[in-house]
Amino acid sequence: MTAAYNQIKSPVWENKQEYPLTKESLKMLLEKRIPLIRLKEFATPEECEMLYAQSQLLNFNAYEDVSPKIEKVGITVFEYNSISKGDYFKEVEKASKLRDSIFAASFNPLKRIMMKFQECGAKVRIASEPFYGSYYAGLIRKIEHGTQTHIDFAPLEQSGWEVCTIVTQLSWTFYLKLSDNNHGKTYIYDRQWQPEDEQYKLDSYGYSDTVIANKDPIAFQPYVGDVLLFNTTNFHYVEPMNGQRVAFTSMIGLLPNGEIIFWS
Ligand SMILES: O=C(O)CCC(=O)C(=O)O
Ligand SMILES: [Fe+2]
Repeated sequence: MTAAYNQIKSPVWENKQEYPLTKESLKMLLEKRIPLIRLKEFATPEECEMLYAQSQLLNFNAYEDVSPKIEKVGITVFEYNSISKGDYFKEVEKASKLRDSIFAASFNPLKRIMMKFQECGAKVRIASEPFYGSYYAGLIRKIEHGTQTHIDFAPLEQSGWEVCTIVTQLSWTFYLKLSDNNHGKTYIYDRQWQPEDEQYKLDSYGYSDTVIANKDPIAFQPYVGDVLLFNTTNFHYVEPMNGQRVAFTSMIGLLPNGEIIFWS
């Protein structure tokens, strides 16, 4: 199954359009047959405002070695890959307590998205590591200066963690606060990562635009309350916002046994 997923080369999208979340569209997204899913009005404006207000009471930390600057509340395996697994799992309890106190004062979007997946027939859980326990899932993240062109695929970034055994990866991003303009779009290409692309890697995560030369991406315009789901093994980038762009997000992976795991 892993081999089959990794052999998929572009272009494979059947349509260059947005889809709603259904059992069928989720399957198609995992198979990279569609560009993205939009969950319209995943949360009410009041829920978004409450969660955003909670985030304003917290300290955002910038990722090290990531330029342009991306800030977040919560921990990621990406950051601890070069430190140690033990250190990541030491921080999980503290980070989860903070997240749960934010949920208690607003609402729980992680539970809601997992329920929506279950309604599509998916078997979902938080990722878990033998001898260590649950992963952390659920960042509050500010991407206001854009990103480089990149992919997110744990098996490439990690080794020896449960999340490295996934066969394909999605992310979900729930937009809490956006400045009132049409910037900050997410661009996704019908172009899969392949091993030869490593020669175009620029730094800790970005790739040269050579990888997407002559490709025409789909542009996703975020709106407060909506969720974007896409396959992060497709090259993608976020354009600068010129203002606020605050979201709640985590990674999602498909295991060889068909289970779907969430982590950050
Ligand atoms: O903020 C977004 O719209 C997407 C960010 C991103 O690169 C991802 O979710 O993998
Ligand atoms: Fe990404």
